[in-house]
Amino acid sequence: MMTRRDAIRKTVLTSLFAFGAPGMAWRAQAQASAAGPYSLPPLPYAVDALEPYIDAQTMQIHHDKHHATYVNNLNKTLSKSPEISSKPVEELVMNLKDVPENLRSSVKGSAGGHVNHTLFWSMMKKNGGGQPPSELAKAIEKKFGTYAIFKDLFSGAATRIFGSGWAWLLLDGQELKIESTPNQDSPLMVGKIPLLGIDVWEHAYYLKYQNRRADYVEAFYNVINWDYVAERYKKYMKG
Ligand code: MN3
Repeated sequence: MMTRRDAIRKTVLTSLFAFGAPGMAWRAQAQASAAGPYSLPPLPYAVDALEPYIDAQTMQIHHDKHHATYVNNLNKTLSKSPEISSKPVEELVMNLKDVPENLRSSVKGSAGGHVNHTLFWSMMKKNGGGQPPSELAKAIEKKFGTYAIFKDLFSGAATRIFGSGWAWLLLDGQELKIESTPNQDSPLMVGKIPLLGIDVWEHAYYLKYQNRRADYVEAFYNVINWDYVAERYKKYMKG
């Protein structure tokens, strides 16, 4: 018998465009890294595409340095465990218990960072924002009341995180929820499906917003790629 977790796992693993906008063959575009099995996917837009809400310098450093470091560290750690490193990164984070204990906390941080950032780039776009498409909008209204209430709750979760982490709109089974995770923990690690996430590590906003995290969170609504979020919602509700 298939458990709920197995079912989610199957859905994630059979989704070829889980980590790209529909029609974007990210995996094919990404250059295989000489240093290991995982590679840094290219940003799906120019570094200045999200200006003025997210500045080009932040995007460049965030993607080219921070995200790259998660990928490099993951490759380095897993070079000690070749049988583990053949897994897709989504499968890796969903099954951390399979990672040898001495490597697990390192893999949790770096694979989590890789998965979270890969999703994050696709969750934003140039000229994004506005309202979610109707099916998702209805689900949000059903769960939270109105879009404005959802926005308050999501912003609240993002601004309340102490230290580094992420706030998420996610699917827990078939239920929409707003939750946060510390560090680079991914909802996938506990069998939940991230739909929309915001990175509130200081590296995501410090150059432009300094200590004003709430201003960064407010600006984020102008770059949300709701089509991508709605696509994920539709797919995983069926799963
Ligand atoms: Mn980050």
